[in-house]
Amino acid sequence: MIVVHVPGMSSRRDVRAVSARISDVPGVRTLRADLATRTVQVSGSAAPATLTAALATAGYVADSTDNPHPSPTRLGGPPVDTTFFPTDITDLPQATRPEVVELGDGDELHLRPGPVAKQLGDSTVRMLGYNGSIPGPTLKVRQGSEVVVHVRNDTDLDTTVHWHGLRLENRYDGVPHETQAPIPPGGEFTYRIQFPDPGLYWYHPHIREDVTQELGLYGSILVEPAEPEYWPPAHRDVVLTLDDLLLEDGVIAPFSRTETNYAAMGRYGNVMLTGGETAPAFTARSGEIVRWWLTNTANSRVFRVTVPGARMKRVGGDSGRLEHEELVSDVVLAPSERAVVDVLFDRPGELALEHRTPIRTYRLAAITVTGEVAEPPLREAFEHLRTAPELAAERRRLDAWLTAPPDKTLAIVAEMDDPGAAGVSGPVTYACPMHPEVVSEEPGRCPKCGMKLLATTPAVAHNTGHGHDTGHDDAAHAHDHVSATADGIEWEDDMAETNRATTTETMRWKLLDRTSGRDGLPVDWRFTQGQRVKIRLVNEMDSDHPMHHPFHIHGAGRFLVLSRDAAPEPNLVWKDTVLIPTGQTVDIVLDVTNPGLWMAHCHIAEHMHAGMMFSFTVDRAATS
Ligand SMILES: [Cu+2]
Repeated sequence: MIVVHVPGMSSRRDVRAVSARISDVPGVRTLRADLATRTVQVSGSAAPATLTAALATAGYVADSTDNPHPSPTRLGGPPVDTTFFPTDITDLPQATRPEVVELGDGDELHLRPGPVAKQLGDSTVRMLGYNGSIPGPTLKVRQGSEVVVHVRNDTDLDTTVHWHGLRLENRYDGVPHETQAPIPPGGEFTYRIQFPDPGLYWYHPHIREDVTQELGLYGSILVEPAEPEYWPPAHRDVVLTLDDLLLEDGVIAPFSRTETNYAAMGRYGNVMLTGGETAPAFTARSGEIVRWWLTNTANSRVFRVTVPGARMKRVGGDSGRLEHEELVSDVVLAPSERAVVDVLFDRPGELALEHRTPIRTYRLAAITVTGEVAEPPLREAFEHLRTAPELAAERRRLDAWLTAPPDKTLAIVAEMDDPGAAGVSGPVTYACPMHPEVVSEEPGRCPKCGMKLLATTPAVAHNTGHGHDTGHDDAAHAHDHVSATADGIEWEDDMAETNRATTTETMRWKLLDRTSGRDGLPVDWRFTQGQRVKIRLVNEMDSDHPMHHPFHIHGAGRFLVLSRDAAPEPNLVWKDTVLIPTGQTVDIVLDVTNPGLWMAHCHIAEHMHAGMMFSFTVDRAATS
């Protein structure tokens, strides 16, 4: 432990500046700043001289001492804790409900990400919101329009805004260092965003998504179609984000400033946030058709949404409507995927919007259906399942794409260090963190799930399984382990302690180019505007932690899913994210439309930060 005395650290602004500077010094593991004593305690391997030098570049004179005396005496005032990110809620405004902002062509919007206090049940926590709300404002715009968004960063870390799913100009895509410089705290950037396609999109930062998205920086964008009959009739729109948040003893589980934790599976929450609320309530009228516009903004959790007692019709996905409207009992959304669902409430009653996994049910929202009858009557229209002509046309071209060899093949592989393997003396056995009954004398893989077996000794064995309560129903998953990962989807974090301990240092998620015998990073992908490219995505079982991945491609174009394990996709929709369950091979065809340098990555925030990302180039077509 090093204690650094910074006499010039006299305000919260100074604390933020000092903390940010010190956390960037290599070797710093944790830091705790105390405004009362004007000291910063630093743990890790950084040398004192490096710390004072780093502070000098920020204009702070500091002297430091190695391990001088016990923790500094608090002289009063509110505690300032910047061990990880600030958690203090003093003087912060309460998070508000998102405003709906209608923007016409050429309109301007000011968007300010900044800290807010958010009440979650009995606790109030520090989170981040755009314009003070969680989620941020819902933008309503028209297809074909363009709006200007001025962003000012009121947070204490760099940010950008990524406009998820929009095929826009590359320089406004919000990728730090590739399409723009990061917006520093206090800094500004102006985006011009275009909406060529109708449907539901969203926005979020592209720096430390594991932290900022979890803390509330996300908002929905509803693009109204130019074509009047594009969607079937409905009485009302409800735009909802689906999210989860990990609370431990009333505070948000800590994030490190220097590395991403929960890198193995991503951070699963134990509090559901639906439209930013823990227990939202809606009313509907009898016979009413409510169109739910759903976006999964969670770091890692896959949602399966249903409304028992009501009828559901899936009408749209990531980017616009479905080839065939279909009656469904539920919809599955991986992180960053969207679903547009018409829900018909037949008769009065108390219903609920639920998230159902194979092992448990989460109540997301209460719905009271009143006896008032919705006008005009739309039941007949609900029964009518329409077909989208533009996607029927794509269907006719599908056979050729199904039989074509892939232009690119991308494999998903994980490499995981074994935290228990080093420094262990005496007998070692190897166990699966997800299936504690699987033990071996030799290193290897779990026959049940393919997970790398991790070294255990009796002393650490209790740490690798289900020791930490994250709100799971322990009885349920002790008995029903297989179904918790049914369909190749990890519905829960079933190795919470192991997962928490994995970082971007110890876990490497890789996208490997396996195109025609290659085996390396996809470093040289280059396409041309107007091209269509068949990409095969292989979620390999031969991996240290096989699991599902939502694979996202930025606005270079949009894609159709062709097939899953060679079975043709039954219902087409334009997409920017595809969920690839464990072990599955998914073929997509990318319609390349926008030139520039574009990212592709897993939308589990922690996976992206652990290496599951790359960028490719789209050249402008010669004629355009
Ligand atoms: Cu992933």
